Amino acid sequence: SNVERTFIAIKPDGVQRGLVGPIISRFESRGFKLVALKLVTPGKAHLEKHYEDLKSKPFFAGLVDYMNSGPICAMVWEGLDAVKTGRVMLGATNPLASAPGTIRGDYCLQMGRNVCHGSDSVESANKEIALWFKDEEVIAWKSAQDAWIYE
Ligand code: YYY
Ligand code: MG
Repeated sequence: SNVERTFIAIKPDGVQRGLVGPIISRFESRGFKLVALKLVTPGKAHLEKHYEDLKSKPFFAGLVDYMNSGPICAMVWEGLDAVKTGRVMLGATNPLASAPGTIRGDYCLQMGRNVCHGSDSVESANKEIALWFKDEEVIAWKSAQDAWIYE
């Protein structure tokens, strides 16, 4: 296991439904460190780039319209195994298949309104962080809690 950074975004439905606080709270209380955060409406071209691997899929246009339908809370979280653990905390892509206790398993029902994004590999995390944040928007800081979270 390594200390990693992952890109987590609360999608427009999550923002509209008042889930910014609860979702941030899960990452904070798990022990991850917030290193970047902003509310953004980045526009269609940016969202198409974010999901470029899916551009041939039949749901691509609807996915981009949904992501473009309101503000997104974009974040970078840092900590041990942050990428894989972030995905576990999100749950399965289809909320009906997500275990209770996961974000999608607790807060939503449909794939096209699944409230939250998380990077699926360290490589895509690095790409996504670079797409959504300038270098100076990602803050390296020493958390006073580190000694109580890491042995
Ligand atoms: O990484 P994750 O969000 O869990 O799934 P992806 O396969 O990357 O798809 C991105 C996004 O697209 C997913 O969160 C919902 C939507 N989607 C969909 O609407 N219908 C599908 N069959 C697959 C994905
Ligand atoms: Mg994905």
